[in-house]
Amino acid sequence: MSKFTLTYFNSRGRAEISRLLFAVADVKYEDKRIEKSEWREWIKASTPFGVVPNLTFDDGTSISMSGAIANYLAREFTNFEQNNGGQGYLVGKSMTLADIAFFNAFSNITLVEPTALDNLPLLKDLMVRVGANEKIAKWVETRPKTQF
Ligand SMILES: N[C@@H](CCC(=O)N[C@@H](CS)C(=O)NCC(=O)O)C(=O)O
Repeated sequence: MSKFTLTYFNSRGRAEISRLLFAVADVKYEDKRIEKSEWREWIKASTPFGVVPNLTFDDGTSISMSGAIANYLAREFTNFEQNNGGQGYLVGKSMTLADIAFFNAFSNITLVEPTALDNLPLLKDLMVRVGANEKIAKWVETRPKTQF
């Protein structure tokens, strides 16, 4: 298994869900906690989106976005993606906040990186499933068109 470094400030904040996942899975990782001064000097320039948390793999590649990191770790260590064999929703048998949060986050991420879910077919299908919900589809179609 890869060696992981999770970089964040010395606080729970947006990194804590991933730290909890590491703890539950009993997987060793570097819990790298940076000072604001270090952030200004070099870390902002070396993270994909200029934000932390950031998960770095032993080959030097990394991913950002707290939700994406937590999803990745959950898939690696637990069975979260496999609820109902990955054919239904993230939790339980019907759409929940988790699905809507996922849909919203990846709607934005795929605007920047259209291939972001290409290697994650179950999650790609989930995007389609949530987006096909009649009320969500109607809102997305009719909401004010804004850049962010
Ligand atoms: N959507 C991102 C937001 C990340 C974010 O805003 N991180 C803050 C810390 S909580 C940060 O990096 N701030 C420093 C900066 O933007 O210069 C996520 O969920 O990871």
